[in-house]
Amino acid sequence: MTLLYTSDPERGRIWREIFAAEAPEIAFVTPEEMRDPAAIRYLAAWDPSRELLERLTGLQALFSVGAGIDQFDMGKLPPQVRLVRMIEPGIVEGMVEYACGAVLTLHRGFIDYGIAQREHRWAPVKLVPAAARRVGVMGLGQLGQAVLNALRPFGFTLSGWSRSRHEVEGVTCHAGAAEMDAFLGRCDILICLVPLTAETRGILCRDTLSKLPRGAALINVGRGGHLVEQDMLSLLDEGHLSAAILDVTEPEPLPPTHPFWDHPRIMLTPHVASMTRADSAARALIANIRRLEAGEAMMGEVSRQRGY
Ligand code: NDP
Ligand code: OXD
Repeated sequence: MTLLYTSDPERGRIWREIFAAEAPEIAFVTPEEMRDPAAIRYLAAWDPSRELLERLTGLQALFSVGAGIDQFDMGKLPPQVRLVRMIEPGIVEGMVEYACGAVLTLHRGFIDYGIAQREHRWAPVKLVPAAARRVGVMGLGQLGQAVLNALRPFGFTLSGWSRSRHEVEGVTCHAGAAEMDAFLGRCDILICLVPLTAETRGILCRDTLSKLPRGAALINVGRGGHLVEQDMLSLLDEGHLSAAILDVTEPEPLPPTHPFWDHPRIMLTPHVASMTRADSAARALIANIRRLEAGEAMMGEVSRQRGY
């Protein structure tokens, strides 16, 4: 059984060693080594070309090397090819660190301190107890729930929102469109961690962001396509929003003249909230291929109908 790997070469070197040592039954090849495209059963990739996919006539599963799968054009994937996102501890740990760092940055006023420092002003920001700060996470999947669990010990008042109903300890959970406004109304800090789908594209827009309490702040670690940029900029300028920490944009990287670069109330990072960790991801992939071979359910299989 052969796996074709088409992503980052450095990670590929580590994966090759782990596959050779721990899963010798799976032949690991790169495009340069591929002799017979029809013999490729599994593909691990970020954004494979349409031409490549057309040549892989025996493909059974496409494994994303990341947590997101919005980069794939599902309409162009043959229906029998199963699509699987990456679930591995490195991605979760990175996201938890980033989200907690971003929440604390906003909670403790570091955006204001940055502005004050540039203006040579000594300007303490009033301390708000964590319990009085309401933090909400949009998306209660593997990442959203891990972030909420990590925020709980700080004592923030936590809430979450998802499509289906969830129960998360210490978190007021909301579900579906009918409960979205109630959720938004209780987020002084909103973290976006839903996948980008037809339903969630543009979900961070004037209509939703203006339902946050006045002075609220946004953390977008989902995808740039979730955000309607001009709506957020207007709400920042009107003072309805106090700040935004954005790890994702559309496009990436942003053009040098984009207004986000110089906005004093926007902190930008270059899509680094979390990164697939080579060793744990290789083992997660091996485990999934073995599940598939054994006819068991895989971790992170995407529902084409739901779009995530
Ligand atoms: P999951 O699939 O585990 O969770 C997705 C969550 O979003 C679920 O709770 C789901 O609801 C909810 N959701 C999906 N669609 C809707 C909708 N229309 N309305 C309400 N809720 C919805 O995803 P992950 O937690 O693994 O990852 C989330 C996203 O994080 C990724 O898709 C990716 O875009 C982003 N990401 C960003 C990274 C970065 O470095 N910036 C790194 C890794 C991921 P339900 O539970 O009901 O199904
Ligand atoms: C991912 C990402 O989806 O890094 O893994 O955004």
